Parts: sequence; C-alpha cells; structure tokens
Amino acid sequence: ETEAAPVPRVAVVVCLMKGKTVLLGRRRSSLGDSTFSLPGGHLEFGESFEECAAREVKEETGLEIKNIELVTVRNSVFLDEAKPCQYVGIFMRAVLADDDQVPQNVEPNFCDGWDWYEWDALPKPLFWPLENAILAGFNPFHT
Ligand code: 8DG
Ligand code: MG
Ligand code: MG
Repeated sequence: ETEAAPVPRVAVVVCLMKGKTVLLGRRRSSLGDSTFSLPGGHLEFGESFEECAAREVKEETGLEIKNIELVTVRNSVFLDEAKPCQYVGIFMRAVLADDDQVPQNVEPNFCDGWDWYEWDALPKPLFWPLENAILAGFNPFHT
C-alpha cells in the first residue's frame, strides 16, 4: 500500500495569557504524547489566523478569547516520527474575553486537562516545537 507523500501543514497555536500565567494542557496524541502544549490546531480553508485561534481555543477549552495577535512563525519538521510531518506554526497570543471563565477539557481523548502555569515556571516536558520556540526567544509577554 502506498501513502500520499507528506506535505507541510499550517497550524495555529495560541498562548492564552492570564496575569503572569499561560494555559497549557498535557497532550494525548501520537505526536508529542504526554508533553505540555498550547491549545491550537490546523488552519481550515478560508480562515484567518485569528478565526482559527478563536475556534481551536473554543473547541479544546470552551474559552472565549479576545485581543488575538500574531507573535511569531515557526517551521517545525518532524522527520523521526512514524509518520513524518511538517508544520508551519503560527504562534498567536490572546487574553480571556471574560476573566471569570474556567477552562473545560472538551477533548479528553486528546488532552489530560488544561491549567494555568507561570511563564517563569513552565511544566516539563514541553511539546518540542513549543520548547524550541521558547529557546529561540518566543515570549508572548515581550512583544
Ligand atoms: P485539529 O484536528 O483540531 O485541527 O488539530 P489538533 O488535533 O488540535 O492538532 P494539534 O496537534 O493540537 O496541533 C496541530 C499541530 O500544531 C501540532 O501537531 C504541531 C503544531 N504545534 C506546534 N506547536 C504547538 C503547540 O504548542 N500546541 C499545539 N497544540 N500544536 C502545536 O508547532
Ligand atoms: Mg490541538
Ligand atoms: Mg484541535
């Protein structure tokens, strides 16, 4: 059986900021299983980055967000995976539309649950494209 050749895909990820903290969830996925990552997912046809950010955050956490802005773009190539893949990662930042909202684990098959973590004390291990972005200077609080 032959599979279609892999192609790069566009992913929008969202650094949702509350005070000095950001929202992270532990992944349940063949890619980066058990690592902490931002809410986010694949850009759908016709969407703006901001629309995708709001939709993915809503789908995964139930939260409504505002002040959605582009922070940086990263190219992440996963050649060592069983299914090699490549993501152009669009890193956005945003804040809660209403500070009283509490994240819900809407997709428990893909995430152990969401929580707020101090930017200066992030949990380990981070999903490696997020880790790499931070090592390269990604900081949603300094833009
Ligand atoms: P979808 O079906 O909802 O569209 O996608 P998903 O199931 O939510 O996809 P995902 O794995 O959460 O995100 C898509 C890709 O985005 C992921 O496989 C790799 C890339 N990505 C990064 N950094 C991050 C990050 O910090 N969090 C998430 N969730 N994805 C990231 O490059
Ligand atoms: Mg996701
Ligand atoms: Mg998703």
